Amino acid sequence: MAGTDSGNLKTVRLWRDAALRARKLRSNLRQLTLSAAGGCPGTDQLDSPDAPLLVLPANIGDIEVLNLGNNGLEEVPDGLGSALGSLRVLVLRRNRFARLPPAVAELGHHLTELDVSHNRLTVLSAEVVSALRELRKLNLSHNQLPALPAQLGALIHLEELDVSFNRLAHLPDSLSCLSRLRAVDVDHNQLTAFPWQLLQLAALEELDVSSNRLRGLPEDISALRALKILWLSGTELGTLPSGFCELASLESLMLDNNGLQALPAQFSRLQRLKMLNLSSNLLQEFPAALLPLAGLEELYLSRNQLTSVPSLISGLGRLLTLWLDNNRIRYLPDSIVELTGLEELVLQGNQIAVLPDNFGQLSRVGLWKIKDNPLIQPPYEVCMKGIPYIAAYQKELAHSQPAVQPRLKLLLMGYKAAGKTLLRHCLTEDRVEGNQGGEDKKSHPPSPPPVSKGIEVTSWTADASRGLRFIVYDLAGDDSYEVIQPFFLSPGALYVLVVNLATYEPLRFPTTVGSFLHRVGARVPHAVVCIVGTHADLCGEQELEEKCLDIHRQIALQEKHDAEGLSRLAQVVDEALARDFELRSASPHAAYYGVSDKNLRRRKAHFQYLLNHRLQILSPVLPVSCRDPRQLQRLRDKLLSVAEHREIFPNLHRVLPRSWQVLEELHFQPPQAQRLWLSWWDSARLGLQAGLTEDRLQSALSYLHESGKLLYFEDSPALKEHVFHNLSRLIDILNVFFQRDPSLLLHKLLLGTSGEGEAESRGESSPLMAPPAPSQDALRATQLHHYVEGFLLHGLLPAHVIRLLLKPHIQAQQDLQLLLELLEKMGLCYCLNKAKGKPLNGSTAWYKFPCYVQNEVPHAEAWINGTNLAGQSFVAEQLQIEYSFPFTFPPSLFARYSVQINSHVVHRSDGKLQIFAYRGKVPVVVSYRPAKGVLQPDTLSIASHASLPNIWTAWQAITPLVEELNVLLQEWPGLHYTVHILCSKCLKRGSPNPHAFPGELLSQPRPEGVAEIICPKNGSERVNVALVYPPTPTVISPCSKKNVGEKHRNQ
Ligand SMILES: Nc1nc2c(ncn2[C@@H]2O[C@H](COP(=O)(O)OP(=O)(O)OP(=O)(O)O)[C@@H](O)[C@H]2O)c(=O)[nH]1
Ligand SMILES: [Mg+2]
Repeated sequence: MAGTDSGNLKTVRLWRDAALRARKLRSNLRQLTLSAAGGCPGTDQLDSPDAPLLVLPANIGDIEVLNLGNNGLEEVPDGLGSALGSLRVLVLRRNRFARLPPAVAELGHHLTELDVSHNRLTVLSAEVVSALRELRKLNLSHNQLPALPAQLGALIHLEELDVSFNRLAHLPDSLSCLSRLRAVDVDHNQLTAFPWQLLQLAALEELDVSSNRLRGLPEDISALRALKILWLSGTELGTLPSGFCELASLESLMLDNNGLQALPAQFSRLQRLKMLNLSSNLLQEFPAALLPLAGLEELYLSRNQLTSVPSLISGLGRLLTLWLDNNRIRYLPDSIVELTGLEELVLQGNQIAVLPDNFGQLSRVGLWKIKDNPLIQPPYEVCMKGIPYIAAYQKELAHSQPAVQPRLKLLLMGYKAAGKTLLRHCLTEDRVEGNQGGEDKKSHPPSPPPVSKGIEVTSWTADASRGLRFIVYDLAGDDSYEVIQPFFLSPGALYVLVVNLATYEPLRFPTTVGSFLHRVGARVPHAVVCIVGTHADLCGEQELEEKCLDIHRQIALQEKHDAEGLSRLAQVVDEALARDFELRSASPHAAYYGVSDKNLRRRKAHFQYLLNHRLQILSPVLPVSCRDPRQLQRLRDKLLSVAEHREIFPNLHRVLPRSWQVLEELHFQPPQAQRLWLSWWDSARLGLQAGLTEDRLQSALSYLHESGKLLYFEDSPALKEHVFHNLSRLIDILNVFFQRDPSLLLHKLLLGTSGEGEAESRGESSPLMAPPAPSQDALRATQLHHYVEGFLLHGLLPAHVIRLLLKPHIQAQQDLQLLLELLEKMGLCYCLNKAKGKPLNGSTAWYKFPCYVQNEVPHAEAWINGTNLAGQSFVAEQLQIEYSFPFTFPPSLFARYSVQINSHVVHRSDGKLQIFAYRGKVPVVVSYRPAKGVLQPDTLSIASHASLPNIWTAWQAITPLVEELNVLLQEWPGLHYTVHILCSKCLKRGSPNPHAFPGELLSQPRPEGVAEIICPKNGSERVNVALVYPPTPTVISPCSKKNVGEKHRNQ
C-alpha cells in the first residue's frame, strides 16, 4: 500500500486477517484455474503481438471460482458468460484488458467477487458495472482509471473496494450510498482532498488513503466511528483536526511521511490504539499525548527530529516494538529498561553516547539496531553485539576498576617521496632534520633520500603527561605496496595525507591527493583526514600559500563533484522507485529495467550511506618543514588537538574494562610475544586468563584492531582465525615481497644462501643449491638473478627461493609453509601447481604474485574457440558481466581478484590486464580495463561463452567468479560501483557499446512467462531471457552492500 516503510510495517497481523478473509469467502467453492502458458511454450506473453487464445473446457457449468490471471488476455474466452451459470468469483488480474469485458455483465446476477487488478483499464463501462449488483468484493487496483462511474453506487452489497494505484482525482458521489462497505483502498491516486463521500460510510473499518495530496483532514472525520485501521502515509498532512481524536475504535494508524510537527492534546483519547507509525515527520519533541496510550504495542518514530525521550515512556508497558532511529536523541532515560516486554528496539542514527545501566533487563529484545551512534559506554564493539553483551559488560564494569588508555592509530599516507618517513622520525623522535632548525638551510642541503624500508609501524607517546599515544603506520608510497596497504586502513583512525609542496603543482592533484582521498573514503567511509604539506622550507612564502590554497580548492571541487554525482544517481533510483515494478519491467528502455523494489531500496540505502559518510577532511592544509622545530611543534600540537577533540574521536576517552587491558598486556608478553601471529584459540586462552569469555573476546580484539595495536580481520573468512599481534614482524615479511628493487632482492637472496651449507649438514634439503664453493658463487648469483627477473616480470617464485628471501623469519620448514599459506589467505599470491590442501609429492611449488605480472596479454594459446581477442564476432553466445568504477578503482583489486578466483579455475594464463582460464571445460575471461579520462571509467569484466542450449554451462562458469568479486568488494564499503549484464546480441554483433542490463537482475529469479527481452540498442532485436538472467539467482546482489568491512560500525 503506502510508502516504503509502511510496506514493512503492514504487519503480519494485517496480512493474516486479509488472508483469512479471502479464504472465508472462497471456502469449499469449486475452482478452475486456466493458463495459456502450457499451450504455447516459450512465448513471451507480455510482448508477443498476438494475445494468446484461451479455450474454455466443456461442462464447467458448476464452476464457482474461475482464475484467468496472468495470461496476457485482452478478451475473455468466447462463451464465458453463458457457460458459467454458477460462477461467484472471477479473477482476471495481470492481463491486458483495456475495458471490462462485456461478458462479465452476463455473470452479474451471481458474481460476488471480481478481481481486475493489474490490467490496462482506462474506463469502466457503466453498463457492465451496473450489472454486477451482487458484488461484495471488487478489486480495480493498478489500472489507469481517471474516474469511476456513478453506477458504482448501485452495488449496494459491496463490502470491499480496492481502487488503489489509479489516476483518480475524485470519487463518485454515489459512493456514499454503499453503506455496507467495510474496507476501502484509494491509496496512490491523485485525490487533492479527503473525499467527503467516505465520511458517510459508517460501517467502514479499514481505509487506506495514503499517497494522495490531501494536505488536511476534515473535522467531521470523526463520523468514521467504526474505523479500526487507517492509512494516511504520505498525504502531506501538517496537522490533525481535533475531530480526529474521536476515532475511538482505531487500532492501527499510519501517519508516516507527513509534515506533522505535533499531535493534538486529545490524541490520548485513542485508547484502543495498538500500532502507531509516525515515522518521517517533523516532530521535534516526543509527543506527550502518546504517553497515556497504555495499550500501544508498536510505536514507530523513525526519521523525526527528536532530541530526547521522556522517562514516562516506561508507562507504555505493553510496548513490543519501539523504533526511534535517525533522530537526534542524545541520551535515553534510565526508565527505558523498564519496558521489559520490548522485542524490537531500533536506535541507529542518533547521538547516543552512553546507554543506561541495567540494559540487561531488556532481555527479550531480538531486533536491536544501534549503529551510527557515537557510543562510548559501553564501547561500540560491545553495543553492536547485542543486549546480553551489554549486560555482561555493565556487570563487569560495576565490579572492576576501569582504566582510561588514550591511544589512536595514525596513518601516514601519500605519494612516494612525499616526506612521510622523515616526518615520522622528526615528529616522533623529537628531532629536527639538519639540527639547525630553519635558519641556515642553504648550508645544509637535505640528506640524500634513504632507501624506503617499506611500510613501518612505530609507537609514539605524544603527550606523556596525559598518556596519549599514537600508533603510527607509515604506509610507503611506492605503487608496489598498494596491494598490502588496504589491510592497514581501519575505522576509527586518524589519516594524515602527506604532500610534497616543493614538487606539488595543480596538475598533480589527482595523483598526489585526489586518488588517496578516494581510496581512503572507499575503504573507510567517514574517516578523519588531515592534509600535511612537507618541504615547506623549499618553497617561497607566496608559493606556499598558493599551493595550499590550490589543494584546498581542488579537494572541495572533488568532494562536490562526487557528492553531486551520487545525489543524481540516488535521484534516478528514487524516480525508478516511484514507478510501479510492472511499469519498470514493461520496457527495457526504463532505468532499472526489471529491478525489484527490494533491490532498488537497497541501492537507494547504499547511496544514502555513501552520501552520509563522506570523508571528514580537516582543513586547511598544514605546511611544515622537517627542518624547522617550531613548525614541527605546531604540527604535533595540531595532531594532539585533533585526537583530543571529543566530537572527532569520542572513543579515545572511553573507560575500558580492566579485562581488556589485561588481554592486551598478555598478548605482548613472552612467550607469545615472539610468535608471528596467534591463532584465535591462542587469543581466546589469553582472554580467559584476563577474565574474558570467548564470546566477549571479539569486542576486545576489535577494539585492539581499531586502536592500531594489532591486526584482527574479523570479517575476513580466511583471516579471522588469526590475530596478528606481532606487527613489525608481519610487516617486515610483507615488505620483503613488495620492495620492488632487484638489487635489494638479490642481496637478500645471497644473504639467504650464505648459511645453506649448515642447513644441508643438518639434513634439511635444499633443492636449489649445492654447498657453497667459491667456483659456484658466480653461477649461483646468475641463477638467483634469473629468479629475481622472473619475479619482477611474471610474479613467479619457487618455494625454495621464497625460503631464501624469508630466511631471517624462518626457523623450521613448517614456518615457511605457514607463511605461504598466510600470503595465500591474504590474497597476495597463489600456488601454481598445487591443488588446495594436497601435497606436492616432492616437486617444487611455484608461487605466482599477480601484482607483478607485466605481460600485457595472456598467452593466447589457452583461449580457444569463438575467440574475441581482436573483437571478431562470436560463434557462440557470449555472457559478460561488467563492473564499472566511476570514482575510484580499489588499488590492486585485479591482482587480489586474480588470487581469489584461483580455486575456481584451471589452465589459467595471466596477463597484466586479462586472465584466460577454464571452469571445467568452459572458458572464462576476466579483464580489467583502466579508465580513459572521465568518460570511460575503470571496468572489470567476467565473460564466458557457450551455445544457447548450453548457456547454463557459461553461467555456471561465471557465477562463482561473480560471487567471489562481490565478496572481495565488500572490503570497500565506501566504494561506488555499478554492475551490468552486457547484451549478448550486441556483443555478438561486435558492437563497441553494447547495451547494459542492470546487474541486480543477477540476484533475481527469471520473470515468469517472459522468454525474450528486447534490446533497446537495436529496438527489434530480442535477447533470450537465459542470456540475461542466470538459471539460479546469485546469493549476494552485486549492488548491495553488507558493509562487511565496517560491520561493527554499521549493523
Ligand atoms: N628539505 C626538505 N626535505 C624533506 C622534507 N621532508 C622530507 N624531505 C626529504 O624528502 C625525501 C623523501 O622523504 P621520505 O620521508 O623518504 O618520503 P616518503 O614519503 O617516506 O617516501 P616513500 O617511503 O618512498 O613513500 C628525503 O630525502 C627527505 O629527506 C622537508 O620538509 N624538507
Ligand atoms: Mg617512507
